[in-house]
Parts: sequence; C-alpha cells; structure tokens
Amino acid sequence: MTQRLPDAVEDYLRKQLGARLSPDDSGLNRAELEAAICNHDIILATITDRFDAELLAMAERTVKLIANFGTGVDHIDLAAAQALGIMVTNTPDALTEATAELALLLMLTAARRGGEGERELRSGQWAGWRPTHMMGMGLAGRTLGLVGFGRIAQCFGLKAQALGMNVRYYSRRPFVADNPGRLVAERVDTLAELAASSDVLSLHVPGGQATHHLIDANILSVMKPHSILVNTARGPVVDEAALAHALEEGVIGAAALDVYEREPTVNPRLLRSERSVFLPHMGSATIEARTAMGFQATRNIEAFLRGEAPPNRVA
Ligand code: 8YV
Repeated sequence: MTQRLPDAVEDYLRKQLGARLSPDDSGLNRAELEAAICNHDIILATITDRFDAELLAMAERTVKLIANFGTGVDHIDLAAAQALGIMVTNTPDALTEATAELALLLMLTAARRGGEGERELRSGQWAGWRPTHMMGMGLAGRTLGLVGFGRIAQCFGLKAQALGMNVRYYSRRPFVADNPGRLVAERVDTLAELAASSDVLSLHVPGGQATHHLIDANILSVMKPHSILVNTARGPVVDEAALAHALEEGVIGAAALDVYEREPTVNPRLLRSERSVFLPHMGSATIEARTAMGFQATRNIEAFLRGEAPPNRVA
C-alpha cells in the first residue's frame, strides 16, 4: 500500500492479507515507487503513483497486479501494463455518491457566492445585511449540462433535478446503460451546443489523451457570460490557461474546481477569480466512500489471489 488508508481497510489488509503499509501519508517518490514495484507482487496504488511505461518495464517480473484505489486510471499507462502482462483494477462504484455530492457543493457554492461570503465574514469585512449584498444566481429553472454521462454524471444530474434544474448531456456513448431511470436528461449532439445552452457545465469524463483540453478557448467562448464550469473529473480536461483568460475577461462567470492540470500546483491566475471556488481534490473524501474504495480494491486483490478474474479489471 503506497499511502495510508482508512483504519478498517488497513486492519483488514494487514490481518487477512499480510499487507505492508506505507509508513506515512506523503506518498512514494520515484525511487521509492521503483523499489516498491520491484519487491511486491501486488501494489495497492493511488492517483499520486505515476506508473509510466518506463517504470512498468522495471516491474515486469515482479508486480502482477496494480489494484488502484480510485476510479480514474490516467496515472497508469494501461497499454504498457497490458503489454507487460500486469493486471490493473479500479474502484468504479464506491465513490459515485461522494463525488456527485461534491459537484453539487461546488455548483451551489459558486452560484450562491458561498466562498466569497465566507471570506468576507472571516476577514471581518461584513458590513451587515443589505438588499443588494452578495446576490448570486438561483439554480431552479436553470440548465445543467453534463459532459459525459457515466455513473457520477447521472447521480449528480438527479440531485440537480431535485433542485429544479433542467438536465442535458453530451456523451459519445450511443446509449445510456446505467441511467437510474428517474433522471430526465436530454442528449445533445455536440459539446459546443451543450456548452452554449448551459448555465452550469459539469465535467464527468475520464482523464487521459482522449479528453486532454476538451474544454479549450473555443468551448469557453460559446459559454454564457454568467455560466459556471464545474470540474470534479480530471484537471487536464480543461486548458487552465484558457480558463484563467476566460475568467479574467468575463467570458464565463465562475469556475468551481476540485482538480487541476498540475496537482498540487494551482495556476495563481485562477485564484484571482473571487466568484470561483477551488477545492483540493476531495471528491471522494468521505469516510464512507474511502472505506468502500478500500474494500472494493481489496475484493479485486482477493479475486486475483484466488486465481479468479477481478471484478473491476481495466487492463
Ligand atoms: C481518488 C479520484 O481520491 O477515483 C478517482 O478517480 O479522482 C479520487 O476520487 C483518487 O483517484 C485516489 O487514487
């Protein structure tokens, strides 16, 4: 295990599987990761462990399974793992509710200027109630555009629908496999059309080459001037320099981000946008989700050890 996990997960892994725990929570540097993959059959990894082709090649004869703690696997070169016969699994179900809740938090906070209001109060600047103070954007009757329509998008869509929002989505997938059935969402043919018609545009696509800078200056330019861009997916899906420019020029109203292009570094130009909200990649950070993620990863490991196909194999 490359990082500390919730107690219940660590206890189980240590007692049932004899796992070696990472001594602290700082993650492994490149040399430590190299040492880890050359000395273990199974690595329970997180997003901070970057498994590129070069690193995986070193692990060819030792590591047999990388059980990722998390859904996104863009930090692992899946093609290289596949070619080397290293299996990779993820935890797709465990964090759906938690991440959808965080998207809701980001959307509401940006729309109702919660960050600005709290900063004003904490800094002692609040001058008292007045009719025109901190007026934000109401969400009932507004349109939420979902980019991608997987589990998290649909879960968030349902929560937004409960606020009275109209939900639309853009997805390359031809049909919806796992719509819970209660969500009424209109499919839109192009990303530009979705961006142009949404008051809130929320990203729910995987990271990686295929979605790199999907939200660029062109897409931002067709968004409404008061609109909010929510990102709980992956930082590189958005061209951060183009986003900073769009916020500076009033092309869009606010950004509400949980993920960044070069985590943990955040483009300082973004932070000048008072209406925007910035969180430190905490979409799945509930005790429920992080524990469930740990046990979902554990089930993948146990299936592998029994010689069965792990339920969440991605390579
Ligand atoms: C995790 C995430 O915290 O699952 C994902 O894709 O982004 C986060 O919820 C992270 O991946 C941990 O490895």
